[in-house]
Amino acid sequence: MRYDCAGRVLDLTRPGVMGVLNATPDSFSGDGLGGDVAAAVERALAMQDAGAAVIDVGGESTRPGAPPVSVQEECDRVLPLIEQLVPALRVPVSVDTRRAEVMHAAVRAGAGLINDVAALRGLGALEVAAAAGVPVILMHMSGEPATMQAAPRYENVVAEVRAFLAARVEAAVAAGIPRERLLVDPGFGFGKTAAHNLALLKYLEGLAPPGVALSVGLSRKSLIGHVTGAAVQERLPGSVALAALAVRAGARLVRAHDVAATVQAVALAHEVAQAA
Ligand code: HH2
Repeated sequence: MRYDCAGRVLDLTRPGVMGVLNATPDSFSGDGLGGDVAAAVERALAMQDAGAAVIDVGGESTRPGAPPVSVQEECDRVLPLIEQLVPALRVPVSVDTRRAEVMHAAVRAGAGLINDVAALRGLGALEVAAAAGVPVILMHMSGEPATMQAAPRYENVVAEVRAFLAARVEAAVAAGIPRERLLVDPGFGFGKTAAHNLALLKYLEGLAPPGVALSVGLSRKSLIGHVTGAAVQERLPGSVALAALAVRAGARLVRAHDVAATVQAVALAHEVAQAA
């Protein structure tokens, strides 16, 4: 699977790592860089050197309980950064947003992939993403970040997430986005209890519709804290273990804060999956 990201190739014939770059003051993992563009570019270059296949820039924290930010504020956070990153990097830059206006402006600024935690359900998002002509990650989220962890409920989380992802792929295709340009993501931690997250991981294989690549974000997430008691800054071992399990189950893109360690885990898990 190879994706044309505004002229840069995202080659997922082997699973790749998406490096997280949060231009936020309040990200859950404490890695947000606020408005320090120079520090953010430096971190992105280090992630590229460590083997990241794509750098994901976000300007809105979607951690549980996070208040929404205005479109203007989100643009002010991500656009100057994308403008600096695109010429500085070889790999594509992705924009992590659920707002059509931000998608549009980010792609104009050079972003080559849209990563939407709301799976293009926002006003105008399907149309903007179709016109942008770049690949899109459609993620499952139940509810809104401000309230999603209040009382997540499913009859059958695996079946419901699978059906949601299939329906969003069909909606995107109907809006004119070719299927080959889509990835799906179960959205670990987005309106899910630890038990829901564990079930999704156990049955990860088969969650994506046929022919659509699976992307996952497990890095430093609360599931690791729930099982091990580790504080958010101490979740590297758990993050790496979950990345390997996800790739063994077929994930093609792994979103991670700690790129070098994740690249190793992903490469090894892939070789095991491929072994004769
Ligand atoms: N998780 C986060 C943000 N974006 N995108 C995808 N496709 N999958 C994920 O699991 C995912 C995501 C949350 O992590 P982070 O960006 O580190 O935190 P915050 O939202 O607080 O900035």
